[in-house]
Amino acid sequence: MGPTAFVTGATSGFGEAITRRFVAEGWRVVACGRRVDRLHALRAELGDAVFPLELDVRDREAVMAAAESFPEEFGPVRVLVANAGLALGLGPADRADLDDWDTMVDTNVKGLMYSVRALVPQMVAAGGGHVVTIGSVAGSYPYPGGNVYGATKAFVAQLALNLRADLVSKGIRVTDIEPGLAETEFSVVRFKGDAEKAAKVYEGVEPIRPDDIADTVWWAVTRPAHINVNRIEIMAECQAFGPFQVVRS
Ligand code: NDP
Ligand code: 8X3
Repeated sequence: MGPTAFVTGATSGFGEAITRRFVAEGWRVVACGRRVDRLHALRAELGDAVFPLELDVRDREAVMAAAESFPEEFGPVRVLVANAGLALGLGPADRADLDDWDTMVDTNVKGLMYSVRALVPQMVAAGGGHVVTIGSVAGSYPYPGGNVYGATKAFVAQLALNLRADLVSKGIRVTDIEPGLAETEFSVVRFKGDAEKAAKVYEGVEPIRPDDIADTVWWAVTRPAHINVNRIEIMAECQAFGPFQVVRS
């Protein structure tokens, strides 16, 4: 079997599609997430190339231990896809739930930090690797209700650039993939299980699909070794930019 990818948030959406794509291409995948039943289902379906690893990326000690918590034949990890993340709520900043903000920072910012710090040393020791972060258009463009979610994704983009600055000449490539409107479980999570409200987000549009992002990740990691794709911003064709808000008296 081929090299190993370590994918956080492999239980649904982009992470699941990325796991399927890498396995289809002959790679092994350490597939991480909290819903371990889904990880075992992936293993049952895709076989020994998948190692299911129960992991909450907010748990610093668990993430540091996870870098060594897979069978020897899976190591060292060649590609980290730091994908686990979430948005909670879409309300204005003056009414947002502070616990939601904490959870987004703990997951999207601190969980990413822990994942990078845990996995990059083995890439450096092996003389090569690739960190793929999943940012968002929300990290570049503000929108009402995006508040802390967008800010966490700006962190993702800047950390990816700063990782390049640190790791250049060590054979470690870094790519931030920044999707727009994409249909996954993202909106069900954002609206706390309200499936009807979530479905409305994708009504009458053709959003990005998880396979589109898996394809983009695969493209980025299979570029020739002498180039690095710094960032990729990708929107659904139906999505574009709006005007600035101007409030008139
Ligand atoms: P999903 O809700 O379908 O998937 C999110 C994944 O993240 C799940 O596998 C979930 O696993 C995992 N996750 C969440 N919290 C944790 C945690 N504390 N520890 C470990 N894993 C966790 O949404 P997407 O596939 O859309 O989201 C993937 C990434 O893409 C996120 O970072 C999101 O911000 C980003 N993104 C999404 C866009 C969209 O419109 N869908 C657009 C741009 C970026 P589990 O719950 O089992 O732990
Ligand atoms: C998810 C895309 O536009 O809903 O990151 O924030 S958006």
